[in-house]
Amino acid sequence: MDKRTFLKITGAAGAGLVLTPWMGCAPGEPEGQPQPTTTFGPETFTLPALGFAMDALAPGIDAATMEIHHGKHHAGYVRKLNAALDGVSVGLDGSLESLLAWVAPDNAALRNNGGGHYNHTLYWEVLRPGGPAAPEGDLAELIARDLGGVESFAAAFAKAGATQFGSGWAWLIVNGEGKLEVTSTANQDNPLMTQCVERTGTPILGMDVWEHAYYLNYQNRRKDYIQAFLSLVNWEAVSARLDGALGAVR
Ligand code: MN3
Repeated sequence: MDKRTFLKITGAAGAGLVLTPWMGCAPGEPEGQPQPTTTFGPETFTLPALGFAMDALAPGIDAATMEIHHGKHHAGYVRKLNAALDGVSVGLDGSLESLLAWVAPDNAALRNNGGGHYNHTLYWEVLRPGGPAAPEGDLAELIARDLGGVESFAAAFAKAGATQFGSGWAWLIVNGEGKLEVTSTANQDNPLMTQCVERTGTPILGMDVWEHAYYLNYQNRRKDYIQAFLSLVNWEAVSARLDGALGAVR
């Protein structure tokens, strides 16, 4: 897409700007506040380094899959996102979250590559070897309150990933009422995209079920990959994301 087309699409979307409470723009804020404006450069977004070695999640997620997934797939989303946004100005704070809350369904460049960058950044953050094997503290309490406990959460999350047709993601989100929900989205969509998906909220755990996330090791056995993923979740990172999401809802 050339820049003119991109601006036309994003300009049209801007007319229906939806900023949700978890974006930090609470209802009832005084009107007429000047909107922040952001102009993107050629390298505004960057590929985050992994917090662990490529083979640290093996055998559940093998090193070759990690190297291709991070170094090729995620890097590709970052490169294409920067190419789509270079020189574009928007009346937003410039965060990836603000862009996704506002992206229009037909803006494929931002929807696919902005979603791809956000989703993979979250994916690396919520994976870790070792650490607590199950949710603890507030996270465990909310999983019990809203989802019937850790076992039924894990079953619902695994089912959301297994039944997502084709490529996509399974999510644990905090919805606008501060409750946990399990959901899934297609392609690189995510629950921040208020104009693109049905069930919206703040993702605190995301599982990639694209074939590139597991095919080298598991071929067509997506369910085996899902069980491996669940055994590798960094529950402390999920708890930290929960705290942030609840702070924005309150
Ligand atoms: Mn992926």
